[in-house]
Amino acid sequence: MNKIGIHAFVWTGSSRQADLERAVETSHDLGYSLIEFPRLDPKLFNVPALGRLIQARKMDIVVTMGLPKGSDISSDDRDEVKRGETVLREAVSVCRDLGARKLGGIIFSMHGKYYSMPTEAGWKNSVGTIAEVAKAGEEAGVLLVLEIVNRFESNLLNTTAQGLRFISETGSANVKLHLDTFHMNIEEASPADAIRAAGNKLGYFHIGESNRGYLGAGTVDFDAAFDALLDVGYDDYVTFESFSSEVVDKDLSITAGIWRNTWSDNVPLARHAKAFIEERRSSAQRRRTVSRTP
Ligand SMILES: [Mn+2]
Repeated sequence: MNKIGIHAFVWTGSSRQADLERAVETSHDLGYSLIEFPRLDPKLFNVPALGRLIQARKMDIVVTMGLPKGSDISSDDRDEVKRGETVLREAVSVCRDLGARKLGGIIFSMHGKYYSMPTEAGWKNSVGTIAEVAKAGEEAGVLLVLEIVNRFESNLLNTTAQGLRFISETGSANVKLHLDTFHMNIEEASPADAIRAAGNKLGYFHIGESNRGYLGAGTVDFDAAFDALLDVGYDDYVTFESFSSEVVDKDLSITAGIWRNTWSDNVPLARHAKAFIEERRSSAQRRRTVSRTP
């Protein structure tokens, strides 16, 4: 099993065709078999051509996004909820046309710091909208995965337990969780226990360090996370997510608070991340074999 992915923002914050293609080629050359693209604007590049390149490299693709201000489906305002639903339906179409089988990220609320409490009406609006978009996703072969993020990036779903409740209220089998070690390290009482609680509802996984830089140069307990991923039988992609002020996207860099350089050379960073994930994953396997052999 070699399902290791990389977030395109390790390479570029641009949506120009040439930059996206270079991101695909570099990821492929370094042995990654999935590339994740955030916030794709189909007007800025050739969707079928990029899809063909990814297919030719036998790679998988995931699209992630955060709902922008003014298109928040967890709003109390029906018009705003409708605008958010339109954004999500368009994203599902881009996924279908690109060959992406998952749409993830903060698709249940605005991505950003809230200055208000979540409301019961807003929660219901979000559940109802996600349930509807999940039907469109099912027809398009696109699974919705909800990224559980820290308190500064959404006010609606900050823990796995909240996410599980949300998913059960949608009543949809086409909605799962997207967990991320960076966010769990902030919000979960026990990130490993949260992974176990997610169980077969875990649909996608981000691996990121506490400072968003080099894996292992921070405070995240990766061994506990890999043990838990084994426990729940998760055999899908682990995608490396890292940001530095070296690669700037005007929206995401600001929203996620990427103010500092955590690296300046992305090739050694990506090479290191892949080796790190492989090593930690096989160490977890080895621990399991040893601890269960009489
Ligand atoms: Mn993430």
